[in-house]
Amino acid sequence: MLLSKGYKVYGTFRRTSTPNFWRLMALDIYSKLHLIPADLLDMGSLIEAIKISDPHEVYNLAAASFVSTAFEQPVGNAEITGIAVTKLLESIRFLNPKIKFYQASSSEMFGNVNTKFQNENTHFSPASPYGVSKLYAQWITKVYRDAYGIFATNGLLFNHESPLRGIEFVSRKITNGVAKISLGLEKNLVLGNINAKRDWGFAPEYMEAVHLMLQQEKPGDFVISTGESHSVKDFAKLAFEIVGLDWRKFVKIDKRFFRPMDVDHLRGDYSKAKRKIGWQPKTNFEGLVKIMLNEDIKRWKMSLDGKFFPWDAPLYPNESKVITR
Ligand code: GDR
Repeated sequence: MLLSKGYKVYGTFRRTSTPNFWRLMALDIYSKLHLIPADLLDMGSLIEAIKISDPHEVYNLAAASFVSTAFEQPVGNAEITGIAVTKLLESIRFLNPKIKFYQASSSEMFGNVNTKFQNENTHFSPASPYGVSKLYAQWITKVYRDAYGIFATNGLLFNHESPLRGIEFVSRKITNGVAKISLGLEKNLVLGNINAKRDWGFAPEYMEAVHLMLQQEKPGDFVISTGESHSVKDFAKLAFEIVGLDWRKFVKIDKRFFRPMDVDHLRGDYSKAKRKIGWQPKTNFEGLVKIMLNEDIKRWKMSLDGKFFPWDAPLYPNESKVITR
């Protein structure tokens, strides 16, 4: 999206033994980005990334974002999802406090508040180590806004999905599973708490909102959501219905996919975003499930035809394009 708006985009990446650039390949932007190795745990690398790129806007979308894993690695999650945001803000304060900063906040911070809708005034009651880490990040962002006058904005995004969603998250787990079952490649879909309700929207639209937030005169906190709430069961039922199957014949429940504590019900009220930045969602729940399911069916059919996705193979960074000191 930023490239299409004419931005020069620098992206940081963490060096891992198996590189993970498949989304950049799928979007066909791998060669259009400027890649800088960095690590949220290493402040020097963040300072360096900001020095090299000299940005006017920084979007912090990085986190250990899978809620289940945060229960297994709560301290690591706090350091990556929480404390690291202070490192980024400190780097901005030292190097160029005029940089506009976006922090990816999360509906997971609301936890189990038991309000019909959640908005910017709802109190927080996180129900996972991840939610607690995100809450720390949100508050430290606000402190840098109020204490130092940095343009630091929080986007409280509810679940946002697309065919690029990781396979471990429930939306893509369902659409990928249903695609495989419909093509005879799998027998069952094994899920956890199917009574949990979420407000699921279409990620590309949410990124438009994120960009708009940084184009405002003043920073702030904005809820981005659809205002619709559906259960995991509804999601699975609809996906199976689309391919003409009865979900009850294929969905199995396994305790392994339950969390020690879960968020029961999320439904966002995006009226502030609508009023202040002129944003509203376009894709509804049914539309989202169809987009994701159709893409997964297309991919599996291509694979059956012996045509591999261009982003199938692990892709190593093109070292001549990686910017280092
Ligand atoms: P969530 O997304 O935790 O809301 O966080 P996820 O898709 O993982 O879970 C949604 C709900 O589905 C229930 N569930 C299952 N979840 C997974 N992953 N796998 C299953 O088999 C399964 N069965 C039931 C979960 O218990 C949960 O209630 C996402 C992430 O992207 C966060 O990083 C982000 O901050 C928030 O959305 C907004």
